[in-house]
Amino acid sequence: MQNLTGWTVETLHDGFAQAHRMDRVLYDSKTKHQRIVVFESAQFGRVMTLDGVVQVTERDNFIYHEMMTHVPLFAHGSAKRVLIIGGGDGGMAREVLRHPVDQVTMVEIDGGVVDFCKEYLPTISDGAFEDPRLDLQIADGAGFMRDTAGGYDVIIVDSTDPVGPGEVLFTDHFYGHAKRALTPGGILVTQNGVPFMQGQELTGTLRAFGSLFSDAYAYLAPVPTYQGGFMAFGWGTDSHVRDVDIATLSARVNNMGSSFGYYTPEVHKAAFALPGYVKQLLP
Ligand code: AG3
Repeated sequence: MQNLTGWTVETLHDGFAQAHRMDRVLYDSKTKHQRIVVFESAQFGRVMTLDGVVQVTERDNFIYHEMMTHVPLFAHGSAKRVLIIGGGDGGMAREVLRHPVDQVTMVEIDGGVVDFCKEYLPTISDGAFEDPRLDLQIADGAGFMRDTAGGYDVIIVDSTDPVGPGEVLFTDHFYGHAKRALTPGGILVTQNGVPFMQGQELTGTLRAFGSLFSDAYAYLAPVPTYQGGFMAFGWGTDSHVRDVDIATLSARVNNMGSSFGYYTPEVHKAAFALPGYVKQLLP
């Protein structure tokens, strides 16, 4: 262990942390909602933290964003309207907009995060904020969900952890409103943290999903800067599209003419294979 001057230490978990050397601090300021820091790291490129928790890095964000978008969108096969709650850095919108969707509504509570990410982390959104299909709303996601007329084929909840402004996005109320906002056969996906460290979070979300959806499950991806093993995503739908086969997924991927850094049809299927310690967290 070494002296950590010039490093930042994440404090998300009790008694266990990740540290990054900050080679250059590009920004450090407080918005109305949270403290934002962006720094340059030798390993991860630019890194953004909110209230001291790593949210996004240039080097590894593709894993998280691809898995929260392409898994539900390729499983669905014909999503036209997509809703993103949170996601102020624009990485989720970037990946959704690779699909032939008509409209992506993104509801971010903190306008400061959006402005700031456009300036300091332009590679994350990569032009998404200029796409005419993006409808960006600066509003509280829970309030939006309560009041929306719905009609979304896929809803993606790209929240922070359930502390601070993200907390309301983990309630039964919010999930109930999200279910109502889906088209029949629509899919809801959520970020549920690292289950090795934050098991309660996955259990809580899936308990709510279990009373709302005929298919309530989880899938996984390892994201290096969401440290502690696999990251878990909640999956809720009344359709059977979790059963989609690799050939169908491959045809959809080829049709789009895209290739991805992490997502493949094989990874899609494998992500739903849950290890014992994760299965035990399912309610
Ligand atoms: N949102 C999810 C951050 C979760 C970090 N949690 C953790 N390490 N347990 C990131 C926003 C990316 N668009």
